[in-house]
Amino acid sequence: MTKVRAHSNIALIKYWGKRSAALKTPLNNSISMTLDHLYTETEVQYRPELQADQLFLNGERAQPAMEQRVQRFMDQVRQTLHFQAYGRIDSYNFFPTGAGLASSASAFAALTLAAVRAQGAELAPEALSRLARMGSGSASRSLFGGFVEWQKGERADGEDSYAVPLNIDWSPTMVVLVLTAAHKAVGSGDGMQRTVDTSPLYASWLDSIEADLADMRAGLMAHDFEKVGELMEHNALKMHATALASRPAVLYWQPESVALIQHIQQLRQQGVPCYLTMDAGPNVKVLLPPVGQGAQAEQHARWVSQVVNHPAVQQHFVCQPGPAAHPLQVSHD
Ligand code: 2P0
Repeated sequence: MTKVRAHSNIALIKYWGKRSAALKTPLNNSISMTLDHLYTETEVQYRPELQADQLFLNGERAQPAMEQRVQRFMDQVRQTLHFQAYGRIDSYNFFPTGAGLASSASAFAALTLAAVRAQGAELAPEALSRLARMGSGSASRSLFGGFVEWQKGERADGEDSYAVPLNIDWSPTMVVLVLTAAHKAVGSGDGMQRTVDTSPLYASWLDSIEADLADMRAGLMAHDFEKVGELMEHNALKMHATALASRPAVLYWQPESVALIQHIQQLRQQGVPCYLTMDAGPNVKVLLPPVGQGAQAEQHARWVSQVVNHPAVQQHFVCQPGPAAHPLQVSHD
């Protein structure tokens, strides 16, 4: 039995659009930060008596649509490792599901590592990342800790589309703000497909990405908080603008989202070094410098409380860069 923990991640440069829907290969590279406090733990047990994989989420049998998605993913695992057994999968999310926080990244990263280890197999990190990608694109990044880049690859079979760690030793804070009214209008997969198919701004998005990626890598390497934060916010708002220009429009924001965007921009005008990013949902995530960079612990704590002190914030998580996906216990019996 192998239990595995994998952490969620937030993209600083976003993945938005697929080259192949079947292989979940992206049209552009993305760069993310793995989060220490949001994670999934998953255990896989292969059982000869099972006729199909079974998925239990937080102790309860999952909805059929969710279970079928996982069964299709497990078919990929069986194909990669050449075995036949079905498994019982127990997965626990250590952050609220349904709060609009993506769990598919940590979920499929944890399932990938657990499914491979439970088979007694070892795969190289890039092979694990490639496999996780088949479950959910952003899961390819959650295999690794810290800052991570998912390379889009060029090959038709997707073999060169996997994530790599950027090896940047820097610990800014990411404050995840969960809004009072969090529900998702359009799933991210459908939202990005509609954007690729119908948004006249999509070509501009792709044209601008190489420069964003190069600037983000340079900013991260230099530990340049202003550069990273400004570019992260720009890239997120550009993704949303591109999605908004789809037909029909892909709109993820609630009134509370706009109120929080203005809250963060106002705090910045008042001298608080904070920048925001948003994903395929209404929640807002806010980057602050590491403790010790520009402020000692007391001042940093004041900044965090200023960021979260808004009536639209229902819940918040203060995160730092988290570790790579890893096994928690292994027994050979
Ligand atoms: C990202 N998002 O880079 C982008 C930014 C949301 C906005 O990856 O269809 O769940 O399973 O590959 O990874 C969310 O999409 O999509 C996502 P699939 P996924 O984090």
